[in-house]
Amino acid sequence: MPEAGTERTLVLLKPDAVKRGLSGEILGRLERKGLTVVGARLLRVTPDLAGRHYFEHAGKPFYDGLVRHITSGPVLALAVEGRGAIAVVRLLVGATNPATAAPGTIRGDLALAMTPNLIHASDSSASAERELALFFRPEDYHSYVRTDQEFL
Ligand code: 3AN
Repeated sequence: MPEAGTERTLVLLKPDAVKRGLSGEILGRLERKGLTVVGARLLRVTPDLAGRHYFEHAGKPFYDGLVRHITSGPVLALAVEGRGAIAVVRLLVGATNPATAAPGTIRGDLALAMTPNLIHASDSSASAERELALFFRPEDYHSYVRTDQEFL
């Protein structure tokens, strides 16, 4: 039985994170926080998948650049679980604009530009559910308890 309040969220390490060799650094921050990685895929996002993932942004001035970036190289898709994981991951990620994201956050510490801002994280339970289904099939998830959390 998962602990009450356990949520599952989608994290994408965007092509800039993978190509800068920052996957381990970012994944390590999520792991050290105590979150559990229950799914992982390294994939190339197609224009069709990008359109479905970012449909809310269609028509915005930055949309074409956003799709160009997310399709420009490998993406590490992670399904991450933990108590209050959706909000916890968003706090770790930091504000959308890395230039003003707080130091200590992933974007605040590791990025400067706006579109290649390293990471995507679902912003609500509805978007987590919708976005996870774009990247993972039900059988892709692993169920296990981290040994450092067995007795918490
Ligand atoms: P977040 O990823 O912080 O939830 P959203 O959902 O508002 O941000 O935007 C999705 C992505 O679109 C951002 N991660 C960023 O890459 C890009 N983006 C958002 N706003 C801008 C902007 N004003 N200029 C360029 N890119 C942007």
